[in-house]
Amino acid sequence: MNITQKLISSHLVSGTMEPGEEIAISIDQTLTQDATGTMAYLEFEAMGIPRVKTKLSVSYVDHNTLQTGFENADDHRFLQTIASKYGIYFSRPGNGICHQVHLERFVKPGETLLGSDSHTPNAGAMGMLAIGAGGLNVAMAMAGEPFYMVMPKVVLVNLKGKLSKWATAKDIILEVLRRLTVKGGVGKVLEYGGKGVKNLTVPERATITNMGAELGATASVFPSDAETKAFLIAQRREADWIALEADPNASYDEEIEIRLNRLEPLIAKPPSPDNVVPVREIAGTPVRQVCIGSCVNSSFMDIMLVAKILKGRKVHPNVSLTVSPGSRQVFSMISKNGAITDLISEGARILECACGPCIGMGQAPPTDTVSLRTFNRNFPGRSGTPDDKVYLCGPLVAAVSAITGVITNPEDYFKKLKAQSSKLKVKLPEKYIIDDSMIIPPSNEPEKVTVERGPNIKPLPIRGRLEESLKAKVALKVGDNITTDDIIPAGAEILSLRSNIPAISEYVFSRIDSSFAGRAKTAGSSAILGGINYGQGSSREHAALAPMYLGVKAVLAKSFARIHRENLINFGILPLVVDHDAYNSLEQDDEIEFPNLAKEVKESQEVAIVSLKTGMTYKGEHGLTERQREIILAGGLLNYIKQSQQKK
Ligand code: MIC
Ligand code: SF4
Repeated sequence: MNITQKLISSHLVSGTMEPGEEIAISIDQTLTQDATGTMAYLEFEAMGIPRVKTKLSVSYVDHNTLQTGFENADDHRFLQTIASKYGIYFSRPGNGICHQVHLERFVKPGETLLGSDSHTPNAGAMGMLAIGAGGLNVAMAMAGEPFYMVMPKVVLVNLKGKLSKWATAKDIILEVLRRLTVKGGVGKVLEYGGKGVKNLTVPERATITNMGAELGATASVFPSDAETKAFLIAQRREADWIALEADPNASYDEEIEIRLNRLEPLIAKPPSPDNVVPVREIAGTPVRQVCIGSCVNSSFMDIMLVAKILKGRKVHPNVSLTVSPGSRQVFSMISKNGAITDLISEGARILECACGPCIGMGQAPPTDTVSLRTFNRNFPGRSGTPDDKVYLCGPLVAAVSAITGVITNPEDYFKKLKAQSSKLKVKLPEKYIIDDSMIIPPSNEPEKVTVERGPNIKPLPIRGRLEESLKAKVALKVGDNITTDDIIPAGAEILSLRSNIPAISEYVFSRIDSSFAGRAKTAGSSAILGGINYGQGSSREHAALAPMYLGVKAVLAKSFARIHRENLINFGILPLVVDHDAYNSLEQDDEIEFPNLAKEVKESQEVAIVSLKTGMTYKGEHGLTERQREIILAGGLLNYIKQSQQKK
């Protein structure tokens, strides 16, 4: 068996491990963050279970930390009290980004993790099967229910050799993105193997598994080996180590090979993480902002590399350089060893250890300028500036470019300087500073804990049963690769409404068409027409919940991203795959009809979509499993659970 098969078979609850088949796996750990967590815990609460049933559940606060109004602070208080009551560890704001902290303190080789954040596969760096999902799926896992998914294909990413001096782990994943594109990982797990694996430390591996999310992959996984052990020892968690490797004769569904020594520094140009070119091709492009951090590149080793490069060299006067350490552990270590002084004395601006600019929480770049970020997403407008130009690269390219003020190939820079690049090497620390005092354990007396809620926390809207037949308006027609940031944007203003669906629904598609929410409401029932890979990116279930609240009943698209499709089903919006013909013929504002909706779903037939303008009929493939059909018929997962409980 390969590692993926080992992890799945040791957690298999139902189904057969044939790619494409529905399987269910048991979940050992869950994680949530504040932006998706409030909903997940409201959903968990609605299930009426007194204590979580997982081995470990952690609630992080890292996304909304600006507190420009009372809303975020109220959410934090809600999250802390509900965690205490139901048996969940609470990582306080200021303790760091969920994926970074989880890697440091909780990730366990051989176990499974379900997180309400699309970058949860970060934990795959340590031989864990870690999957991103909607909040409701995570709530179900906390309630002890298995997680249903399609048995993925397993792709071996065969790493050969060692990275050259000028390339970093980020370049490995950018190379994978260049080859496979943002939809190339859908339905797949990327399993890293080959002789080159041992040359990568755990934080480097996490950079790679983190951005498997950008490929649309179900998960990414590395073996648990001597490097994993070294990291766990340094985190004083040696007892959590087990060896986990693929059998020598393991087979894979697909294989790609990467020769690490041939990789050069790469960069993803706007508007998509797969728009990857060698840095040298665009070297010389002026840069106004450089942001270092986010869950993909904020480890101690990343920040130390930046500090070493900056030491003795000033940030260019045209550049605003921000550095967000990934966790309080990283922050403490760079404070203690003086690296933080090097950073600030050369002109870096130190931000809180949180998601920050990655989720549009401040640092919107100036108009018409290039922002260079070590982050994982450059979806248009996500930075907070309309028509932004965000480029994604590794910390080495980012640091060097912050000094020169233009996109710079590190090799050229250091050759010109005749500087010793060997001095740049950062080793894995032998010991990390351990201080878990900002991770609050749950209460031993849950009955005494009162869950505190602010006025911005509104109950969850719920849809009725699926209609027998339905007339709807095509409220919006969009192109390929629509992201959940397009559907429900982030940023300080909108993020604070994550616990208030009626309020946040006003922003659905607001960046694409600000009249959408109003038109959808007027239509009563509506549908969205989309292209390929509809709903890629974030796991935010608000991208399904808020459209549902506005009356969206179906999304007709050429194909869907995995997590968003699950979220649509969870909230009773029917995802239908249509062909090019249907996509080309149907237009925005067309009236359509689903004459036999419930019957066709129930009997697992294609769904007929009739254009009331032309009389033409098109077919919509739902591809739903029996369980998913029941969920859609019930009008969503919460209704379905209630129904099954009543039956019992
Ligand atoms: C993101 O990177 O887009 C987020 C914000 O972390 C999301 C979660 C969210 O929208 O709350 C994700 O990746 O799932
Ligand atoms: Fe936070 Fe950005 Fe990572 Fe999402 S991608 S978890 S917003 S740092």
